[in-house]
Amino acid sequence: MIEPILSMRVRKVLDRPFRDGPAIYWMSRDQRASDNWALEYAKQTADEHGVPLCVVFCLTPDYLGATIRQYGFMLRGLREAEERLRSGGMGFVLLEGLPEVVLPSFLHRVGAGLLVTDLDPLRIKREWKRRVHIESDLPFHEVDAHNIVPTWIVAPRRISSYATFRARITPLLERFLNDLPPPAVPEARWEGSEAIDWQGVLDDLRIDRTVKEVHWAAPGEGAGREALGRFCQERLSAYPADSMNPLLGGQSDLSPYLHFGQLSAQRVALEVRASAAPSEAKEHYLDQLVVKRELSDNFCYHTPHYDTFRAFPKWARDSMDKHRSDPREHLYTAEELEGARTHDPLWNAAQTELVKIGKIHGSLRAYWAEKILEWSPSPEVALSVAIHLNDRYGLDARDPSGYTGIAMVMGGLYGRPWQSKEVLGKVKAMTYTEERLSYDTHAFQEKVSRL
Ligand code: FO1
Repeated sequence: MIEPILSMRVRKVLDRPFRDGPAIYWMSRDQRASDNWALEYAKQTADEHGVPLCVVFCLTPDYLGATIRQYGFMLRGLREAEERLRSGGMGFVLLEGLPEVVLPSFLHRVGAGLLVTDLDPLRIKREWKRRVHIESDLPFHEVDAHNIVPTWIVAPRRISSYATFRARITPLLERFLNDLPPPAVPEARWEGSEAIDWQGVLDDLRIDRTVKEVHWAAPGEGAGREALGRFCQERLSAYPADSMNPLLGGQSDLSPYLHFGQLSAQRVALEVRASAAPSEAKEHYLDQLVVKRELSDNFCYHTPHYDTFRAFPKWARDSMDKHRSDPREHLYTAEELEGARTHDPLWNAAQTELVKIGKIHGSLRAYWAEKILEWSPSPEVALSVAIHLNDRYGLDARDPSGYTGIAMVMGGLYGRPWQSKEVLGKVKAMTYTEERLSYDTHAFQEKVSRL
């Protein structure tokens, strides 16, 4: 019997009786062999029916414009997941192609009894699931293995204020921020999946290879756990002060692991809670990890057009509409922005960081996005340029957190109207002076120029 707390993480996409055949976990967002509720649910269901469990990953060659920077990180992490899953007696199969094409024929070939997958609020993933569901009439269950509190439990609708979301999720943590399952070892062993030539897969991918891989984060769940340990021991105590100074390097640097699901947010929260850091630092970090991150899933899950102007609050849209024809003091093309060729050295440094190392320092992300709005011919153009640049270069991009973060800055999402001004209307302007940033911005620019 599945425990009630685990059942609450599950949504039945297609509620059919279990068939006699192996359980298949279609891994997508939560790319790890441990601390994974979707894997645990598939394992418990497999054991209940005395069948083996196989994990499948559908590798698509053109995932929202991703480049070798992101595919390299992802595939190296999956290689480790494969080893861990196999040593636990599970199969791991890599299917290349669109899920609705390659998955139903695989399910048919192995005579699957159940299909389990992980939750993802992005449109592309929901469309994949809808099509797989049409092509296969197996019982199909979706598990929220990414959020600490399942997104459908926190709220069955979109929550429009940060404070309301915090008030809803906080009491639920007592129930959901519980122990994670031990590594899954199903009772029946899976026989017969072939070893994967990962280097060959990576070499054969027809993707953009001009955006180089980065080395500040080693891929995989083992490296993710080590990065978490280092953060808790060495940097959490000084959070958030040091994390706002790029000359000190106090950020958690965990977002790529969270994005690719190589690290579970629940594991991060448990380790942070258990650490010896001052409670103020822990609370601050947990507010970002739990409230802000899980709010972004709520936003994308209930806002199918999360990456468009229409997703902005009405007051922001109305005020920006009134300022559409305001003259822009500076106007840059997407290419000029991409090449960091603006009049503003601080903005150029932020953009250069993104291009060179796949992330923008936390103290400058809002500034970077807001200036794109000021320097573009329309909010629609600004939004698409910001998303394009972030998705192309960011290691943790194509994520609900990224889309929501951009909408918060460019569209006033979860914010309030400010005094109306040219171009931005009532959206908050970012005027970043040295005092405001409280670090030597010239030293930062120097640092970036050496990258
Ligand atoms: N998920 C998949 O299931 N298959 C893929 O081929 C795939 C490629 C990919 C490339 C870059 C990237 O940033 C993410 C990618 N993901 C892929 C999805 C990813 O794991 C996340 O689930 C979502 O992007 C965010 O929710």
